[in-house]
Amino acid sequence: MAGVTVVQYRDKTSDTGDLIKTAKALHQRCRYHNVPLIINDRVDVALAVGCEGVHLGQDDMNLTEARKLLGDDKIIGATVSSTQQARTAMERGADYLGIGTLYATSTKKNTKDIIGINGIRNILHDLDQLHIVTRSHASQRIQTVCIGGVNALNVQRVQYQLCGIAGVAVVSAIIGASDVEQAAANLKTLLSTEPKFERPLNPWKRPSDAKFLHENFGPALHAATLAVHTTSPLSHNMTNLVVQNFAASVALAIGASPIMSNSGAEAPDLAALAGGLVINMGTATPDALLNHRLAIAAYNAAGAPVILDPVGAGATSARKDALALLMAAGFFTLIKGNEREILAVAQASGLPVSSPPAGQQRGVDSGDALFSLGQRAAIVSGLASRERNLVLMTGPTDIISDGHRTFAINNGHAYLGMITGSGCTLGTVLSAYLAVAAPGDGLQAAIAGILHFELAAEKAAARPDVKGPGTFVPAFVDELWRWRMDVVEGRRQVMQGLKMEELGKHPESVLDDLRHTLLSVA
Ligand code: 3NM
Repeated sequence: MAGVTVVQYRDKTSDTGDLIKTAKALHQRCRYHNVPLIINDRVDVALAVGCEGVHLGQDDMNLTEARKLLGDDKIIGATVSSTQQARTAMERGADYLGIGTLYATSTKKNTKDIIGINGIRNILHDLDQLHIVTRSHASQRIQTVCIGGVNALNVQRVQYQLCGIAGVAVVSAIIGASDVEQAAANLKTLLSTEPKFERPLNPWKRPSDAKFLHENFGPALHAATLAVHTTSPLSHNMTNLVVQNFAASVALAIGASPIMSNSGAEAPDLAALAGGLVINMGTATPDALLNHRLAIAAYNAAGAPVILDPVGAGATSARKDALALLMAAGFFTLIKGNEREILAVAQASGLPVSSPPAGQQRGVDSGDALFSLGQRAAIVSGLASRERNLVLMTGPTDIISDGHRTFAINNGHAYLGMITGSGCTLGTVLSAYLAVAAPGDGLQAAIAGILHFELAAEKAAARPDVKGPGTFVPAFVDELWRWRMDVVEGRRQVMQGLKMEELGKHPESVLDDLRHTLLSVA
């Protein structure tokens, strides 16, 4: 069979006699290919056919009774939509769990709960915890598949975002295809190959970890700036009207090739050009959202980096909804935002962090910070490890993490906070640096981009002709260009003026502390 590892016979309408007849024929074919056949809902049909097992929904026969009838050797799968249902199914001896509904699907209209990536991630996390706590003798925790709206366009992303899922269950992606065999084989290939978008993110892909961000960071920074200069990657900005011109100037100054296109229809062509995409939520209209989703899907499919700038996320419920929609619809290589925006993203991602109540002690290192540096680092690294991407929280101290390593950067200048679009244009810079990142070097490339941006800002602010934020803007564009040319022509000591430190290496434990702190003050 072209790649299918289990077949489920699902037929809600046929008479029992016909069901058994079809199931028998199916079983014969499946046996020939050594693939188990599972009957949906109907224990009686499975018994009559003698096939490998049944799959039971929440409204079907109780799992314990089904086990009594089928015996220990048969496979019993259960559909679950919550951690409670998953635990109950496990207690009652389910062999695998079908978790859903992932996305709304026209194949099954009466799905009860669309739980999305977050809902499934929460169930997987709970199962992992349970497995650890109960010190289960089974070497692996229960196997899981997700179901609902999975297809060739999203299967790699879904598998990446649902770390630990054993597989996917699909109907229309195979049955609705004109060439069923080809569709199944294609899904199998996609599931067993590394998604292209993962390449810059996986630190284990780097040939040697020793090269990463030690005393030796200078050459890496130099190489990244040089790569942007020589490759001139496309920086595709879907951004608000206010910053379009400035973002294009910044892209040109660092050596990238800008395009300001808000049309989702042309995204597939642009995604093929090996550049990077910036999604800026500054104008979160329904029309913009639709275009953003098309573009994210195109860049995800091409494996090119996507940067999310969740401008004002959390400010209104429309923006919160838009953020949730974008996060459910695609994968972001890097999410950047200020403290409040990243907090909103963390909440949208399902991290159990709440806003600190008014009056709670604020961070000591910044007047505006809601959280201390350690807490912010825990949110950033916790979010990056949950999303399996890069997260950057900007501010007087920038914090960036890939979920494994977390760095604080204290460069930049206050003028950046006094002009329009500095955060947006940092996204532009990051899109170019991530587009040229070598395998496993995304974090390093992103840091190189931040430093290019912030050290140029410091240079500009120190110039005698700069009198304030107005004169800062053109000087900043000059210095972005000058930095690049100085690096390219070997005149710049790249490490000079760098104020960066590595923060703790155990983000999960800090996040646990943070969770407790927040829960106890809430
Ligand atoms: N069960 P498609 S969703 C059979 O959520 C089924 O339990 C679901 O079809 C659940 O792959 C679903 O075409 C249909 O989206 C899945």
